[in-house]
Amino acid sequence: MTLIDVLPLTPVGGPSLPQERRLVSAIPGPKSQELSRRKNASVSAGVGVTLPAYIVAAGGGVLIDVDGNSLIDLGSGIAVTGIGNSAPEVVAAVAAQLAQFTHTCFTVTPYDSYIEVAETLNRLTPGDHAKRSALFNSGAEAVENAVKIARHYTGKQAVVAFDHAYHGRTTLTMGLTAKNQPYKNGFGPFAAEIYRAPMSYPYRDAGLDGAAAAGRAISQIEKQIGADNLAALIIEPIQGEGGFIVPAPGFLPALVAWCRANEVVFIADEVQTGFARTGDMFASNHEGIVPDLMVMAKGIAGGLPLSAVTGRAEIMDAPQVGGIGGTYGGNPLACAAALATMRSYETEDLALRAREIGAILTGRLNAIRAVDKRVGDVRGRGAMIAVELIDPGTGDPDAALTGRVVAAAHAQGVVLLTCGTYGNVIRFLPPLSIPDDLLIEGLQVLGSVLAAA
Ligand code: PLZ
Repeated sequence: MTLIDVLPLTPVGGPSLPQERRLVSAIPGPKSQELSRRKNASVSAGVGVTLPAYIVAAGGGVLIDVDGNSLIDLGSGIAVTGIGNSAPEVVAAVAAQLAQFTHTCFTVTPYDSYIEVAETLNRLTPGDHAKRSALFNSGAEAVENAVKIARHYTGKQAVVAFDHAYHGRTTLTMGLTAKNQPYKNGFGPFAAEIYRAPMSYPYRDAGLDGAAAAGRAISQIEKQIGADNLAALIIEPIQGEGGFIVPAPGFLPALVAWCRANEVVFIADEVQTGFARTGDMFASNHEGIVPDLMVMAKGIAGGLPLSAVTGRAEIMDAPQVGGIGGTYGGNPLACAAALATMRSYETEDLALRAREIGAILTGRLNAIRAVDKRVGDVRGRGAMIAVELIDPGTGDPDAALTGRVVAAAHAQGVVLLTCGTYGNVIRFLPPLSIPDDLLIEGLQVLGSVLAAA
C-alpha cells in the first residue's frame, strides 16, 4: 500500500471535512496496524509515535486516519496548525508559490517573500525599537542561532536556561533542555557553558511570588556564573514540554530588568507559545515584556517548516556577513505559507478565538477538578491549557494515571498529548479552527475516561 492507494481522488482536507468524531474501527485500526508493522521494519526505533493512527486528511478540528476514523484533534501537531490543517489560504498561497519556483537558497539568489516575512515579524513582535529577523527551519535551529547571535554581540559565552525548560534536540539545545528522558539520555557529551537556574512554578513553589522566584534565580546566576560571563538568558514565557508552567506574575519582568542592567541578552523562546496560541500574539505580551531576541516556529507557517529569530537590530546585525545562514532557511514555500498564516492571525483575530477556547477549556476542566481531587491544577493561557494529575493523598505527580487516561482517550478517538517533567500533565492545544461542539465533546470524553481510570 502506498500513499497514492489511500488518498482519495479529490482533495478532502481542510475545513470542508465533516467536523465529527467517528469511529469505524478500533484505534489503531487494521490499516494503521499494517503501517505500524512497516514503520517498525523501516524507521529508526528512536522515532517514537504517540498515537499510531496514520493520517490521510485533516482540517478544522479533525484528523482522518487511513481506516476512515475521524479523530478530534486536541494537539495541532504540537501547537503547529493553529489556523487549521490545510487552511485554504495556506493551500492557495503555497500552491501559487509552488508553480513559480520551489527553491533558490535565499543566501545565493534571494526573493521578496523572505523580506516580507521579516518585515511582518518585526512588526508583530513586542517593542517598537528597530528590529531585524533571520529565518530557519526548526525551532531548535532558531534557538541555536539566537544563542550564536547573542554570543557574538556580547562577546560572552555562558547561557542560562531554566528548570523544566525545553529548547530542542540538537547538541546545543539538548543542553538547554532540562529533561533527561527521552531527550538527552545517552546522547552526551553536551555543549559547554550552559547553566540552569530555578524556575517559577507556582503550583509546586509553596507560595513563592514572582519577585522572590526571580531573586532566587538571579542570586544563583550571580553566584555560580557571574553576569560578566553571561551572554544570554533563554526562557519560555510559558513552559511547554516542561508542563505548561506559567511563572508567577512579575517573574519574567524582573528577569528582563536584570538582563538589561547587566548586558545579558534576554531570549524569549516562543516556539510553542507564539502566534495567537495563548490569547495574544505572543505570550510575552501578557506580562508586557520586550525580549531582546524572540525565537519562533511551529504556528508561524500553518504546518510548513519555518522558524525565525527576531530582535534588536544592533544584536541581530552583530555577526559577520555570511555568519548566519543555511540551505533551506526561509524556503519560498514556507514563506508563502507564513505570510498567509500571519495574515489570518491578524485579520481573523485568532487571539480572540484562542481566548474563547481557553474559557471553554478552563471552565470544563475546573468543573472536573472541583469533584475529582486527582486533578491538582488547571493552568495555562488561551488555547494552551493543561491539567496536572496527582495522588490526592500525597500531592505527588501521578504519571501512571496520566498514561492510562491519555491511552483511553486515544482509544475513544481523541488526540491528547502529555507533557511535564514528571509526566503527569495532560495538555490541550486544539487548532483554533476547532468548532466549540467538537472541543466540548473531546472534553466530555476526557471526563469519562478520567472517571473510569
Ligand atoms: N522550543 C519551546 O516547544 C518544540 C518538541 C516535540 P523543533 N517542542 C515540541 C519533540 O518531541 O521533539 C520546541 C519547543 C520550544 C523549541 C522547540 C524545538 O522546536 O521545531 O522541534 O526543533
